[in-house]
Amino acid sequence: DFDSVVTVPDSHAWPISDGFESNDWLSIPTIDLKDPDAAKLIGHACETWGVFQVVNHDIPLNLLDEVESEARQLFSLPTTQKLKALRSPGGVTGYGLARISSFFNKFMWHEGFTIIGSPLDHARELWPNDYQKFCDIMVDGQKKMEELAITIMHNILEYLAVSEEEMKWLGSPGVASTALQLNSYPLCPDPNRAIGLAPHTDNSLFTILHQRISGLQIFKEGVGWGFVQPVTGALVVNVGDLLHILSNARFPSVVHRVVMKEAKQRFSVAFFYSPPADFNLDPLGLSFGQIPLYRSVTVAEYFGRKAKDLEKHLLRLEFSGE
Ligand code: AKG
Repeated sequence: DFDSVVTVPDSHAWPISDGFESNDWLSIPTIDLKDPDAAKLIGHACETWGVFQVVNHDIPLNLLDEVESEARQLFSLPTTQKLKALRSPGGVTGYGLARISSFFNKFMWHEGFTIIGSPLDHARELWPNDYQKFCDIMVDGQKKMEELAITIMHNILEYLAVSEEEMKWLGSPGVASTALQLNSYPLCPDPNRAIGLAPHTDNSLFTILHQRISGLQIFKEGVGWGFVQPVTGALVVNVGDLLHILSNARFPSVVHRVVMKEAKQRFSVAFFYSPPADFNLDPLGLSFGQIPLYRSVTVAEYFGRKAKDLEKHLLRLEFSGE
């Protein structure tokens, strides 16, 4: 039964209209990737929080600055120009609204730009005479993010006692399914009435996020919503649906959202990391006698399922005229 696989995004149970009043910082762990105990620390953080921050991650801070500065330039283009790179209906790359398969029936205070593979075609539309710098920086950003994702994945497999033989694709950079998402949350005149991104979980194994200004909140059972405090130079890593399945639900796929906390435009850069589309994902690292909670699912099948939820969500938006 496919539905037994998709137990994670039970979005109707998520608290979405509790106001955005929570101002608490959550004490999620910050982990030094060069710590000899990194695997244990990462695994433990995934288990207890579903999210952590990493420092000493080898992504140059000036590269993160450059990615953000390019994002700033992109989103400050006139709307008519940005619409030239509009994501096609049913497409996944380019400029557009947040693609969130939750049941949130309002537009969000957000604009995004999604890159999978080369950004060249869209960049040419945006800056017909001057697209090369944007492309070079984004390609560099994707490459460095993927290297970091591979390191994090090795640590997670070690913690789960999963043989790397099970993940042969991990040894070949460039074969994973990845996407780089630039997010902009424009200055909001009435932040208490707007949400940046509605509550959602990510499809990915995990997502690596750079935020300079606060706004990201996660929902923790028994605690509620709280902010992930920006730490200079650190990157946020959150568990997604596929790692939840792979870990046989040991790791929660963390429900998160963005609220408009500060009176400034906010940018974030998210890198979604998943196995190749045809990879068959099973719960792994089970101890003797432990029952798998999920059936095998290919990455493509899982993404397809989430995309169908999204279509329903968009239809609802159209019908409600919002
Ligand atoms: C996403 O792109 O899916 C996010 O959740 C972005 C979160 C953020 O902007 O902090």
